[in-house]
Amino acid sequence: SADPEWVRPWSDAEGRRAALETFRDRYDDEPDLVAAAPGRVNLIGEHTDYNDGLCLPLALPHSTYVAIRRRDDDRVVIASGLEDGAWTGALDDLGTAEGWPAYVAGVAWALGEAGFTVPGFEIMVESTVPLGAGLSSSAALECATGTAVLALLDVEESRETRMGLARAGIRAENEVAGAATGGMDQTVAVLGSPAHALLLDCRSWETELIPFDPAAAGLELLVVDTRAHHQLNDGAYESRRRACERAAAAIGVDSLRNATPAQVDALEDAELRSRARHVVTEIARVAECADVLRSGSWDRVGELMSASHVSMRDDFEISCPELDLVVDTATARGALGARMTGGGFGGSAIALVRQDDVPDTARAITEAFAAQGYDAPGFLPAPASAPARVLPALHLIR
Ligand code: GAF
Repeated sequence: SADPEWVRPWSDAEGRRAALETFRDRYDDEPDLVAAAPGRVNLIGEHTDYNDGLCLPLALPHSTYVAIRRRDDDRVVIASGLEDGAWTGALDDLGTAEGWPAYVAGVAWALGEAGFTVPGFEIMVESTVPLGAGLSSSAALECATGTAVLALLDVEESRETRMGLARAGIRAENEVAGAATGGMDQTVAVLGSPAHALLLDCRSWETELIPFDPAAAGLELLVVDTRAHHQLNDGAYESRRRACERAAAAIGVDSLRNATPAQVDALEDAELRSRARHVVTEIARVAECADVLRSGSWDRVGELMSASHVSMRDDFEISCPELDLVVDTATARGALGARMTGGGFGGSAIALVRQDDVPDTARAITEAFAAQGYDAPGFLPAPASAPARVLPALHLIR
């Protein structure tokens, strides 16, 4: 039977080389700089961000790399080594871009709205973040682009600048790309950290880095891209968001963060009740997960992950057969816990697995997919990694 397919990240040197080379090919010129931003995987806390709740994502080692060159006029040229559909327009047209270039143009537009004097530019995109896999390829693209534009403008590095960049990414996504997402993905793309998960409180936007180093305990967080299609601007994601708003309104709170379990149980509408129950129980699981991570209780982390999956499968109804198959197969092979991650309806699942069991678990999942006639899944190593960054000056490495 087929070997498991691993999706390896690039080192920054490899990512820079890829972005540089495609930039030179396309524009016949040298870029001014290369910037990068990571995809993310969410350990726990799904569909909580737009409910003012808690989530606990981490930055992947897989990043998106952009090479950028400032222009003297008001033209913006966007191209990618990965996808067709380049976009060319004026700075004034940035808000009208569609398809994947909307994430690039949208963040430049949002930085302009935030008061920055964004110049014309040419940009080239390369990436190892799988597309449409629930691993935030769009936030990685937004945050890499924003980091590059801010670097062209010599904007000083600070937590505030990073949060401003995350907000620009969120506006790009909501207002230009047309996806009604929350702010988890952009925030972890700019504030994640190696060997840490980011506890994010989406009511106050306070963050705390929680040590997350499963390898030190002989464990690995295995990410499995089911390759089942996932898209966030096709209505299913937004319908969940609207259901949460209706549940909060029926209870009489401004967000489900402020609803109690008893209030949720008293909801008359069965669908709203189960949607709200997922959110309220999930927020409690995130809080507990952050606590037990601080004390290194990995068994409990696994239990919380599995409970989260059941809640998403049965109450929020955003799983799918491929995601359930990953979770069930990993669990049967002795994973401490497993769950789907990200927006749902396809995309990726994660499993907390003993390092020694990783090869067997990956093989069992690959075989289970083949037996069902599904496309082969992809496996990603996922040590918590670095946030958005400008790569050291080009002349140093040429
Ligand atoms: C997607 C969204 F972009 C996030 O904002 C979040 O809601 C997530 O789905 C679900 O937790 O990644």
